[in-house]
Amino acid sequence: MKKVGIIMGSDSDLPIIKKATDMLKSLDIPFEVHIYSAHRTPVEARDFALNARENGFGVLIAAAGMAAHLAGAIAANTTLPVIGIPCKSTNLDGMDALLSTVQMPTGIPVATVAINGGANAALLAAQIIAVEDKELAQKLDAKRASDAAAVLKKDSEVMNNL
Ligand code: RP5
Repeated sequence: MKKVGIIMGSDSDLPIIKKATDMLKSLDIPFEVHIYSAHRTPVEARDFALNARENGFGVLIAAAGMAAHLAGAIAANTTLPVIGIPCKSTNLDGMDALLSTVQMPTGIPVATVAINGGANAALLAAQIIAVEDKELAQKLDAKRASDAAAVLKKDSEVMNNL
């Protein structure tokens, strides 16, 4: 199975990345995590993206906050699918990172998930890998069904709590 590559701009993004790695682990998807910044370590970020396909990655997740150029900078250097996670920082509630991540110019797409959307980034990465992996696709179908069952259980109980 192809690996998921996860890059974060700073170790302060780790709590969001943990949501992604927990999800990937639950689906038995191999991954690798790095701290590379578009601004502080641009050479390492670029090299990682340039070599990602030949290093066995099938999809990349890039998480950054503030002037969040990481996902775009990664996407500029690979044609692997890139998923961007805008991370919330203290001043602008994540709107800064959301717009910096999602507003990509034509030709260099970044599939942007919600602010702090680590779990959904992992699920989207899993769905991309599952295009060519029947067993993983079945796991994703089973997860959808059990998530729906959990909601319906709450529905059946909601009146009892009012
Ligand atoms: C971004 O700036 C990082 O992704 C992080 O979300 C934000 C703040 O970084 P630190 O100052 O906490 O290292 O590059």
